[in-house]
Amino acid sequence: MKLFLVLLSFALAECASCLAAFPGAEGFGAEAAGARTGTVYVVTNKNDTGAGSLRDALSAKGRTVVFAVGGREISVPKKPVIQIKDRIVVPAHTTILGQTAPGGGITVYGNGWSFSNSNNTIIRYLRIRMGKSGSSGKDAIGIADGNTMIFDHLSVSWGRDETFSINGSGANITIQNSIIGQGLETHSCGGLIQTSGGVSLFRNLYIDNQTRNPKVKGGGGGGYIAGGDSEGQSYVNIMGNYFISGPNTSITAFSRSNANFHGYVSGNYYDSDKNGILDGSAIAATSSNYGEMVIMDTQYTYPAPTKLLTPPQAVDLAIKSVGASLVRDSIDTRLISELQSYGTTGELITDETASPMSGPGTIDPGTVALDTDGDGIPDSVEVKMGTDPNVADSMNIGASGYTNIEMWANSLVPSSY
Ligand SMILES: *[C@@H]1O[C@H](CO)[C@@H](O)[C@H](O)[C@H]1NC(C)=O
Ligand SMILES: *[C@@H]1O[C@H](CO)[C@@H](O)[C@H](O)[C@H]1NC(C)=O
Ligand SMILES: *[C@@H]1O[C@H](CO)[C@@H](O)[C@H](O)[C@H]1NC(C)=O
Ligand SMILES: *[C@@H]1O[C@H](CO)[C@@H](O)[C@H](O)[C@H]1NC(C)=O
Ligand SMILES: *[C@@H]1O[C@H](CO)[C@@H](O)[C@H](O)[C@H]1NC(C)=O
Ligand SMILES: CC(=O)N[C@H]1CO[C@H](CO)[C@@H](O)[C@@H]1O
Repeated sequence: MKLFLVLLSFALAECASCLAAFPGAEGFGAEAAGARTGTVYVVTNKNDTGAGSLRDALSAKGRTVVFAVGGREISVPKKPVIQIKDRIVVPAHTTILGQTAPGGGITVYGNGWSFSNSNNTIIRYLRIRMGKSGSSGKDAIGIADGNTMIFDHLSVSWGRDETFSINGSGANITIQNSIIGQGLETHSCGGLIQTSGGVSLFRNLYIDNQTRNPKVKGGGGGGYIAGGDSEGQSYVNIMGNYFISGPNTSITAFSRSNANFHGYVSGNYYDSDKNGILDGSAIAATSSNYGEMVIMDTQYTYPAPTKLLTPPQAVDLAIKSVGASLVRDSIDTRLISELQSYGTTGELITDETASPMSGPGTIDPGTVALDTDGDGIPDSVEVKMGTDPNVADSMNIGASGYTNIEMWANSLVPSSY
């Protein structure tokens, strides 16, 4: 197990008067508008393809995707989740609001997702679990180009190549409050971040990956490198991270960094003694831990989080709320208990269907609420919001600047940390 609550960003951007993707959206991708001026699509079944499926929802751009289905298909007990065969490709201007699903929420299992060119996309509260039958050499989430995307409260696991990678001309992207874990052996990688644009990684838990937690290099990229070399120049803030060694961890917090890598480092903690107690201490800027990287005196002026947590606060937050945490599934529950073992449990896996993971688990389907006009907002909620349960008005934009359906989705989850 290796834990990184990474706070690192690169390139320059500032949003003066724009609307946040949702309350609590931060960093380079904070301004993603998603499908705010588009249409709504209600996912009504867990089929891989066909009308009402997630894949069908994502077959055109400009859609806000909500879920009137969740958990385990009662009539098909062997299908506990949305099981996909081919990779899912997300079009531009998409908003996916996983927190709208009833019961235990949505797990998508069987292959990975591409967000290449998904400009202006927002995705929240979803479990994306690739698995060994997914496309060989592919990531659980991969982005090869495109800009302005925000990934919030995702649980991403079981990548065959990397688990969550961004490369090419990817720019203005935020990954926040997410779990990136259990990259499958033999590669077992958190992710490669190698872009020419800006990326913010705020309050994420990297766990049970052999390496690349993350590996950042090239272009304007930078950050922790756990293997490989850096080709281009990288300019990075690395602040407030907690690195916790797992039972089998043999490397140090930073590795193979070189002089192409420029880091402003501050307040990073390291607990390498695997003694079951969270008792790490600050890594001095002069520490050999940082290797050959060029230590900068001043912080880069990248979009910063509203509040910079201390490393112990970040661990606390990870325990309480990273990942698709509205309802935690058995996989995330296990990963969080490994985190809380502070160095005594954790493992690399090669096959998610084998013990101890035994597949994606089962999820409570919950009860689908009545939605007379089919606009994605349940009648009972519409009555409270003062909208019309008999008229499809969920995409109307209110005084706040958000659509009615965004306001409902935003109200279901905490807006700050
Ligand atoms: C990134 O965001 C900044 C600030 O909004 C903007 O100036 C820049 O053009 C964006 N870059 C890309 C590639 O979208
Ligand atoms: C979903 O798949 C089931 C079989 O698994 C099928 O009976 C049903 O018709 C499908 N639904 C749609 C809308 O295609
Ligand atoms: C996404 O933005 C890039 C510029 O960063 C542009 O080249 C590309 O055409 C855009 N793609 C879509 C699907 O809008
Ligand atoms: C980005 O990664 C994809 C998938 O691994 C690869 O096909 C592509 O060549 C890469 N692009 C760059 C610019 O490295
Ligand atoms: C790592 O340590 C754990 C103890 O939690 C052990 O069960 C596991 O098999 C070890 N090996 C690997 C490769 O993860
Ligand atoms: C870089 C790193 O610490 N990787 C670790 C990922 O987790 C596994 C399982 O705990 C360890 O074996 C790796 O050393």
